[in-house]
Amino acid sequence: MSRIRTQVCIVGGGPSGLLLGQILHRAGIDTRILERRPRAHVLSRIRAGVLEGGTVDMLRRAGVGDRLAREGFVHTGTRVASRDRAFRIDFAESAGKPVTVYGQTEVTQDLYDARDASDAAPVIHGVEGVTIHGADTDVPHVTYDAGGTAHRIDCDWVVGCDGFHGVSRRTIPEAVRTEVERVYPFGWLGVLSETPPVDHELIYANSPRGFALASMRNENLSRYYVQAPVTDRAEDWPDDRFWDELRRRLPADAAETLVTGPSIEKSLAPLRSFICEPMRWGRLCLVGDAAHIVPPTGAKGLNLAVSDVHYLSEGLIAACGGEAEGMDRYSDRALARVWKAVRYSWWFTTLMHRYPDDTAFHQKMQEAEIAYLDGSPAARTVFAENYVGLPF
Ligand code: RFL
Ligand code: PHB
Repeated sequence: MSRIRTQVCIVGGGPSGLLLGQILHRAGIDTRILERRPRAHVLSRIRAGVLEGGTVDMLRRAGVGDRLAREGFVHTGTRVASRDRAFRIDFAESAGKPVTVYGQTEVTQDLYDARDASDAAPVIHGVEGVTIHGADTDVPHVTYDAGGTAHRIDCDWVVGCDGFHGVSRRTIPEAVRTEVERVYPFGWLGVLSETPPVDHELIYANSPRGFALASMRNENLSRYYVQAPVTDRAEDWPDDRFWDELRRRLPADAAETLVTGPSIEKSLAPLRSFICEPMRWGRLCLVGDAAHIVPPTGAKGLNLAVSDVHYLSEGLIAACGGEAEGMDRYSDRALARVWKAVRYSWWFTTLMHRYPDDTAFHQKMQEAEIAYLDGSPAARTVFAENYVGLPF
C-alpha cells in the first residue's frame, strides 16, 4: 500500500472540492483531492448558471475571477410570469446588487486550470472505494484504490465535498447526524441548445401547465427547463415536444420570439430539499451537496457550496495555524446560512410549480402571491435580497 501525508484530504473534485483546494493552497496548506470520475466527466455536467455577488467575490479572491469578469453576464434583474402577467424584478433597485450568469462548467474549468498552473498536487482521478477512518480521533486517514493499487493518506482534516451520493456524510454515525428531507413530486427537464436566448434576462414562469424557466449561458447558448413528472425519462421528450411545451408555458411575447434548434444536452433532474446536521464530526467536515440539497428554483446550490467553503477555509486556515475555535463554529455558521436558502428555495419552488393534488384554489393563491410580488416594493425586496444572496 502506498502511503503519503497531507494536511487536508478533500474527497470530491467538483466545484466545492476544487475551490477549497485552491484557497487552502494559496494559504500555504497542503491538500490532496480525490475524485471518482475522469475530469472530462466532471466538466461535462451541465448544472448551475447563476452566481451570487458573494460567490463572484470568493472566486476573484481565490485567483480564478479573470475569465469570469470577461465572459460572465451581469444581470440586474429577472422576469417573473404567471398566465398573462409578466413583470421584472430589478435587483439593483430592490437589493442593490446584481447576479452573474456564468456556467458551473466554466467555474470548474477555471479551478482545474488554476490547480494545473500551480505547484499543488494534481487532482487524483478514478479513485474507488474511498473510506474515511478515525474521523473522531486526532489522526484521521483515508484509504482508496486507484489503478489497481491500494493507497493511504494520513491527514489532519478530511473534507467531504463528494456531493449528495458521496461516502463522507454516511461516515458520520447515524446516532450523530439528523437528516431532514422533502422530495418534490416532479423534476426539471433541462435542454441546452445553440440558439440565442429568448430574452436578455431569465424568465421564471408559473403556468397552469407547470413551471418553465428560460436561462442562458451566452449569446448563442440557451438553457431552458420545464417541470415534468419525475417518472419521465429524457427520451420521452423529443425536441419538438419540449419546444411546444416550453412555448405554451412562457409568457406570450417570449413564446412568439423563441428561437428553437436541436438540443445538445437533455436531462431530467429530480427536485429535493435535504439538510444534514451537524456539518462537522470530529476531524471530518461536509461541504456543499454532501450536506444539503435545494431545488434549483432559487439558483442556490452552487452558491451555498461556495459559502460553506468560505466558512470552512477560514476555520481550516486558523486551525492549521494552531487556533481551533473557527472549526468549532464551522457547522453552526454554515448551517445558519444554509437554512435561509433552504427556506427561500422551498418557497419559490412552491410558488411556481403545479403539484399533483393542486386545486383551483392553489393556482389562484399562487397567482395572487405573484401579483403581490409585482405590486409591492416590500415583497420584491424580500425576493431580491434572497435571490442575489444573503451576506456571508
Ligand atoms: P458536486 O458537483 O456533486 O461534486 C461532487 C464530486 O464528488 C465526486 N464524488 C466522489 N469522489 C470520490 N469518491 C467518492 N466516493 C465520490 N462520490 C462523489 C463526484 O464525482 C463529483 O465530482 O458537489 P459540489 O462540489 O458540492 O457542488 C454542488 C453543485 O454542483 C450543485 O449545488 C449545483 O449544481 C446545484 N444547481 C444550481 N446551483 C446554483 O447555485 N445555481 C443554479 O443555477 C443551479 N442550477 C443546479 C442547477 C443543479 C441542477 N441539477 C442537475 C441537480 C440546475 C440543475 C438542473
Ligand atoms: C441555469 O441556468 O441552469 C439555471 C438558472 C437559474 C436557476 C436554475 C438553473 O434558478
